[in-house]
Amino acid sequence: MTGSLADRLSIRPEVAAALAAGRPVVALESTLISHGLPYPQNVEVARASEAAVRESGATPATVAIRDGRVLVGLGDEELEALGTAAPGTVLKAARPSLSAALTRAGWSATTVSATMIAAYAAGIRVFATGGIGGVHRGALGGPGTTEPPTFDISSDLEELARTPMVVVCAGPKAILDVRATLEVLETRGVPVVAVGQEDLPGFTARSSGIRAPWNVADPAAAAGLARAHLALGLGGGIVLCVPVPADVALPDDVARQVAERAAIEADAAGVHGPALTPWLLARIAGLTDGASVRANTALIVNDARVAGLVAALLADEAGAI
Ligand code: PSU
Ligand code: MN
Repeated sequence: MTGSLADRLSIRPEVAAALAAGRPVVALESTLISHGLPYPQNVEVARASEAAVRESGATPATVAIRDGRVLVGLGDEELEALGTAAPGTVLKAARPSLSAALTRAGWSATTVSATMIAAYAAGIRVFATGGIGGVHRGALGGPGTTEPPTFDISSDLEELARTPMVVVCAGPKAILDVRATLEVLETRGVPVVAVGQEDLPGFTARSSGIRAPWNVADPAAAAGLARAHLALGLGGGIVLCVPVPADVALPDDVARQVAERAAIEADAAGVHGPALTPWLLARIAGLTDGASVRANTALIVNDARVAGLVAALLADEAGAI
């Protein structure tokens, strides 16, 4: 059908060549560039993530949308254009906003859900992000809340349940109700695996304070589990959680306190919907005097590095996925 997703893809030649040859490719998302981090850290982290994927022996493919096309693989000027676009001009595209993004002029950035859709359609099976979206605090109401439930649950979780990809992150974002996020992923059949530690990584902190459902020792073991999961053909993805590098990590209690404070302030300020996550990340950057941005950038680059290793290990077993 004209206008199908396949019709809309513009796969960068370097990425297409790697895919055709069975070489490893890692998809990277672009909402963290446009909405998650301030300039110039956003462009720096986008470049550094691409370099980290290459150092691990894989080809990076940053995904974004421009003028009705889904770009799988961005050039340096395109990364810069997306990262410097005037505030408010870049649409945040997720599964529910993909058609709107594709029928408007200019740039849209892809969230985890939209990036998974595009990357999977292009034939990519490994994807790196910072922190996945999930169940926002208050989404389910519950003890201590006077407000009715908001039902603000990221479309990332539905996508993880339906699109068979390996997603490397530093855990669900600390701004979320992490326990509820884990429960939804369990219900929807998505394995959540901590790499190299028992606790679930806490995004900008080493630990979320919650034991991870599954653990593996290192990226090689993670790749083995991911290969087994995808080979089953169950239809959903697997989430590999790698802790933020120790030298820039926020102390666990600090990360939790600032996330809680920012969530209360967002509620008081009436911030809801797709604007909520960017608002919380920016507020936490302010509350931590930029320390959260240093942790966020380092964890994104580290995730890209590990995703490159995993993609290379998967590609070594040609035909295994
Ligand atoms: N990881 C980061 N920063 C971000 C995101 C991830 O370090 O900004 C983005 C991802 O694109 C993710 C989105 O899909 O936040 C979640 O947004 P929401 O909660 O509105 O679904
Ligand atoms: Mn939401």
